[in-house]
Amino acid sequence: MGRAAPPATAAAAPPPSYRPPAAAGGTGAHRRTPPIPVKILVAGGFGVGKTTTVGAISEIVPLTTEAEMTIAGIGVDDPGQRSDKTTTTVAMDFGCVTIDRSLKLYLFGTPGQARFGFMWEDLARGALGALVVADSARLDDCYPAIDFFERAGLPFVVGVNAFDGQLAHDLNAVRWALAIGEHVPLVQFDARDRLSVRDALLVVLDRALDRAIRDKRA
Ligand SMILES: Nc1nc2c(ncn2[C@@H]2O[C@H](COP(=O)(O)OP(=O)(O)O)[C@@H](O)[C@H]2O)c(=O)[nH]1
Ligand SMILES: [Mg+2]
Repeated sequence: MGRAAPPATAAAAPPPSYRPPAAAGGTGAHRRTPPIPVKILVAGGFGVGKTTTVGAISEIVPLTTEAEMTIAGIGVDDPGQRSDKTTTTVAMDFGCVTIDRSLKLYLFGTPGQARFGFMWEDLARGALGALVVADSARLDDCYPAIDFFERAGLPFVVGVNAFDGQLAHDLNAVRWALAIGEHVPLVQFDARDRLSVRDALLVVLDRALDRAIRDKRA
């Protein structure tokens, strides 16, 4: 004699499978096409304003992976004299912003320290462009990011974060010091200001679009 089958209860029934909510008032034919997702990286040296940039523009609460800096970092990670930074990004920042009905940007902020460079390869997969954030007082911190994107052949724009509206050097001097070609746009922006970040990202989009059109013609 086998075991008696357990009585069928409502609790035993499998839960209904997930269905996304239907578009308001629409049958399939009238449903809007979702915006095209575009992945953009926000890279640059340590403490230049990458996390601030993603946070300023993201329409969702940004996912951050900040950890308290410890005394082990003293003399290794220099956030600059004007910074009161006490945390550092250990994996990535993530945020998104809808540009219009057809386009949505997904922003991935990288860790700044060159020793985390091995992660950039993964983060860059599928990206169409990058914003390299630079602090004009510590330009050498963004060399590894610029080298990386040049080698990867990924379109990028250098955004000089004007801490308190001040640049230590004007943009021409910055371009010379970074030794970037004329085809690399160089803009000044404020990482804390949403509209300023939006303008810098639109330049990245423009570059990415140029590249896509050129690749299509080739
Ligand atoms: N005064 C000022 N502080 C800024 C600006 N951008 C970032 N910060 C500050 O600089 C520090 C480093 O910024 P964060 O975004 O964490 O740098 P990250 O390491 O590149 O992600 C933080 O304390 C920010 O609040 C800016 O434009 N002006
Ligand atoms: Mg950060």
